[in-house]
Amino acid sequence: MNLRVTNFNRRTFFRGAVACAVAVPVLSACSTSSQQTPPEGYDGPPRPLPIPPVLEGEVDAEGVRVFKLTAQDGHSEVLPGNTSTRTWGFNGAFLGPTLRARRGERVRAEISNNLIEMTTVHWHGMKLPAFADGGPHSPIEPGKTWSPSWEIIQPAATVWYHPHPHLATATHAYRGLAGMFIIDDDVSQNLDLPHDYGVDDIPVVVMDAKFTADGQLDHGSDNTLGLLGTTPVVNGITNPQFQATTSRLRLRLLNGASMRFYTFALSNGAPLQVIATDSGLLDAPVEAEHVLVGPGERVEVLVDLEPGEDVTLRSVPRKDNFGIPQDEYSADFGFGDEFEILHLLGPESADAASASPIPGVLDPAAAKVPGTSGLVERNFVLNTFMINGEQMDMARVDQVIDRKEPEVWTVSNENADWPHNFHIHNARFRVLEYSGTDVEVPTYGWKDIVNLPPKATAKLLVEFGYFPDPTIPYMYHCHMLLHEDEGMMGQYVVVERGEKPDVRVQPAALVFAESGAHSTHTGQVVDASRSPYASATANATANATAGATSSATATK
Ligand SMILES: [Cu+2]
Repeated sequence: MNLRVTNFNRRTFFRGAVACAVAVPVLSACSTSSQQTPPEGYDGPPRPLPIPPVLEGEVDAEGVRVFKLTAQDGHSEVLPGNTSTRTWGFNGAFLGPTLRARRGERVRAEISNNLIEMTTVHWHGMKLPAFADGGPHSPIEPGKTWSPSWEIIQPAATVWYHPHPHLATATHAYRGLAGMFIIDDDVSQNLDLPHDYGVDDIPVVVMDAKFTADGQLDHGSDNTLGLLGTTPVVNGITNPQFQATTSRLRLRLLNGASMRFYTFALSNGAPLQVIATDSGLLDAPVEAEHVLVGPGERVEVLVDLEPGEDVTLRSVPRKDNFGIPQDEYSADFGFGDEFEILHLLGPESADAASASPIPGVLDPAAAKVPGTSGLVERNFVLNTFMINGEQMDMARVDQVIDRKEPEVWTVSNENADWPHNFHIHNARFRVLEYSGTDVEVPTYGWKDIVNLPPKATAKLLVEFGYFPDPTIPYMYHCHMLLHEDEGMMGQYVVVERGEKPDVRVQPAALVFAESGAHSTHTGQVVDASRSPYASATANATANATAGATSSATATK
């Protein structure tokens, strides 16, 4: 397959027509992608999808599985033919290995920071003690190693790890500090589902990038509400292709983008068979023509391929524009854009075994949702860069949870023309009720992120990990990363019944506040002389963006 950028407009028109046939209920005419900037790196033949290596770690004498990770910088061939793109990764130049452990195991991560600035590593989707959560209160200074240890107490799931430094999460994640963490258990392994990592069980980490003229990651943005890229970067490259050797693939889709929501669909019109959401397997598969995956979310789907078939996983434009008014006053959040995400080639051999029926029951335990009678209820109103009227303060505890029982959290997006979503650390939840919008948003399964179109309200039944510790808070926040960095985040502490929180902020955790990152969001480094981003281009971009971003807060 040889895609030419010069063909993009024609091809876009065709694909837009297909998307209209399968997309969500019509709120307006089928959106056009005429203003969409063509993605870069798609004007040659597809390249083989890189598969992040599995890091199984080593089990020590105490039976603890130990993962060694080093955050580092380097250069990557993100765009074909350009090996000089500066990126960050774990144990490599870009992204990180896939970690893997079983429910019931104790694990320890030993994370060394070889970057020139502080970062943190958060285990997104994991229930674990606050000291191990890796939020903004757990800085790893340059040259230092952080070694959290915890027990895996949750069902099989695709979770992930990424930085969470106060005020700089968007920049660190954008540069490539992200990896998958696959949790296995007996239920998942005994099911007749694809299990062979990299063969029929495929990690798909989708990021959203834009590039400078010389092929560097462009940290600037025309959109003052966050970094909206032009180009999908999948497992670290553009325009990837996966040659299947089996007739069924399991795709572990992870949206690692700063702010872009993807609506995934197959080019052949076949439905996606959804088997898992953020927090693990569904009780039964859900057939879906398209699947919304917001920033930070994971969804696992099955795709069946005929021998010789050529199918593309795409992100389709949404006719509903996710409920955002399509007028001159409303920002473009990219919901009208469309992308080719991953070419899937069916097995070459006509005698590849045909796939067996998809199991009708996946994880029966996933269907058990506790009742809400007598539970603590809390409300969260998201508006602009605030939650309940306040911006993130590292020293302020917003919620105190002093019991093991689940809670009912009602989360509302009060903005009329901004999307948000809502992620809770150390928790999983079910969406009990969803209201306030006509936009079709998937709410099935156990999740740790709920997507919120304008004016949407979600009532959540939340189960937390119960590891009382008055000294370190967990976060809840919008996972559109600029929103998070701008302050759309709050803190909760889990304590014994009646106990009071006692949070003290480490000075090292505030390094970006002191360096002024909050006002610029450009990820300027603390020590530019040692940085791969210290080039004139990067600094020029940083300075240019500073002006654009500082005006953003005044627009609402
Ligand atoms: Cu938001």
